[in-house]
Amino acid sequence: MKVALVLVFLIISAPNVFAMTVQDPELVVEEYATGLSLPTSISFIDSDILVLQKNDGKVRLIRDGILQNNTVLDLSVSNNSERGLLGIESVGNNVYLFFTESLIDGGSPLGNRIYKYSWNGTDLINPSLIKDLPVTPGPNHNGGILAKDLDDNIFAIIGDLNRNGVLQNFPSGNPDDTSVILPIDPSGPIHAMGIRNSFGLTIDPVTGNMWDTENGPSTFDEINMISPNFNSGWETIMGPATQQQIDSLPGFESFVYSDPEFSWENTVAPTSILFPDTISFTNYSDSVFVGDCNNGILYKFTLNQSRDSFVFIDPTLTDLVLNMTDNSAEIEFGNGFGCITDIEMGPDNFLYISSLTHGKIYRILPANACIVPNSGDLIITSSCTIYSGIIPRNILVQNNSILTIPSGLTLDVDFSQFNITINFGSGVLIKSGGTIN
Ligand SMILES: [Ca+2]
Ligand SMILES: [Ca+2]
Ligand SMILES: [Ca+2]
Repeated sequence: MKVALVLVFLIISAPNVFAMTVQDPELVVEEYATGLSLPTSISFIDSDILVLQKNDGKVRLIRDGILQNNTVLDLSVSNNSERGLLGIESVGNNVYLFFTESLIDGGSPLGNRIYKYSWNGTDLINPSLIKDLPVTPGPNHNGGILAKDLDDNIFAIIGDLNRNGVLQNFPSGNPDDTSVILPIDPSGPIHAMGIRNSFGLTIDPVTGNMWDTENGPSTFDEINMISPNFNSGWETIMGPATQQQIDSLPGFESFVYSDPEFSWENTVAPTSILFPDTISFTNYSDSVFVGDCNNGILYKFTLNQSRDSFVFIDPTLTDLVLNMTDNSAEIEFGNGFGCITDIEMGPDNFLYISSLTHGKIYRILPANACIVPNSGDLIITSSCTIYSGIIPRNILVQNNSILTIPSGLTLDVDFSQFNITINFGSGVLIKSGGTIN
């Protein structure tokens, strides 16, 4: 009896323990935080992480790698279907939250609302309503993702809420802030329209171009580069369009249709999109990462030189569509993450992934990375490379190991407070382009 129980436990637990993989042997995946309830978006403020929980409306704090028991903020949210506490973005100590506001958790929705808060290190205070977006009929296609451009302007994306108006490319019906990307702080005119729904909005840190992911009905999910006045084509078009479809659009103001940069014919529910732009992912400086919700896959796309399109080796993908019978191996970078809701780069230059279905945050980092402890000295006993420039502690290199400072990193050590001690037989290797200050 006991043996049987142990076997059952192993079978149930094995996929969670061993499932997450990435295709690059120089990277490793680790569990960073567990015990979250339906985490959606995450945001870094300095080295703290704020995590949103979809259904109970709680903002959680991960500090020094530990999920804190105290809740930072407990909002009342409508949470059926895709409603809930959905999106976060921060600029300095200003924190923006996108949620389906209600009087009680699980109550009827008052609106999809964006509030601006101040972060004081322990609480989110001084809420002010920035934008009151529609919510009915829904209950799905609320979008809910926030992003900031290179000048820290805040943008929000919202889906069609199952409405049929001019912003969904119908000939009539009021423009009502559905199916759009909107600048919300400072506020401004509609930036893009014709979007069915989205869980991913980001800015290319090199070009400043905006990109999103979009969710099709039974066929054709998309990745789009968003020029101002972009019309994504819904509800006439998902995926690449025929000329006949384009000609049939009634047209709205100066918005211009363009095809997606990539489509999945068989829907995967793409979510977060991120341009990894750090020294720990230098091999991926021309890549874009995208998560999905249906298959737990982390996708990697390779940008062309002007970073406005993707390039592929597999000839079945050069049509920019993963068709039903095409092979997805070239774009599958990682597996086993459950329903990915966010992908963010941390201040430690490692990649963080939140999983709605696992209730966890994963971290992807170079296998040779030095792991800096949350407190105490950094004691290096086997050779490693440091990827974070600010190490406010003593560094001891010992046991015949080499500490490598990679190209592009400035290791900032406050020598009035801390030392670097190198034992006999050990060393520090400063690569060309790396420095110690
Ligand atoms: Ca709540
Ligand atoms: Ca489209
Ligand atoms: Ca194809």
